[in-house]
Amino acid sequence: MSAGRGSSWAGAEIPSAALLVIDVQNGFISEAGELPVPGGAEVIPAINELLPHFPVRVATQDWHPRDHGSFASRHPGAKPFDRGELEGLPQVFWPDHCVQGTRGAELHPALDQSRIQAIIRKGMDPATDSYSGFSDNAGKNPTGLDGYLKARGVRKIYVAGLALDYCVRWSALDARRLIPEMQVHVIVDATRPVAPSSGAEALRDLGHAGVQLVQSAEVLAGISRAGAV
Ligand code: VGL
Ligand code: ZN
Repeated sequence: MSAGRGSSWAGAEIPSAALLVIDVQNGFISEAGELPVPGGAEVIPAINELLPHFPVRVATQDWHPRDHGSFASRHPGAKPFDRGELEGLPQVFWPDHCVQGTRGAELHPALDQSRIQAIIRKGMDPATDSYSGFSDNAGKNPTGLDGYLKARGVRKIYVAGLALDYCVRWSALDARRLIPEMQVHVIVDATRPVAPSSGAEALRDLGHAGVQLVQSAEVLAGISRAGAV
């Protein structure tokens, strides 16, 4: 193998850390949002402060077709937040949100997008919801995020963004499941739940799965001590 090609891959041997910024989109933020997450805007300053310290910085974007099957509007008689089934899987029926190409689907303007290296879109298949940044809920549409992280030598993932009880939760759990050697953290003060009870359940579930629950101040203090994440 030529030296050039060998050395271009050697970079991936240097262990690095990724910040995974989940669904910081207009549709989940503010009173005017489509599926507003209480306090959702409050995660943005913490995420912006953390971003420059991470070598690998990926955002996800919920990106639904107009007729997505998770929308209550597609199920006669269903109201937003009712529970039902979608193609045999339990499903919360959501208000229409994050429709492809609309303002609701855009990343929030206060997020420092200049720092984001890759954006993973998910939720395009109308027949299944997609909470995790790695795959839809039915496991039919992998996004390739695990390969992206492996190729870049990522050994530690820090997950932040919205919402703790859905997309943050399933992204962190999938990271643990798909890449067993990965250390996975959720930055608790840089995320917010749709509802307090499912938020508390998510934290328990994450703890049981071996995901480390940390605060952004701890992460920043660790960086200033060690000079890196
Ligand atoms: C989300 C519900 C529906 C999330 C996305 O980003 O947590 N929640 N779609
Ligand atoms: Zn969605």
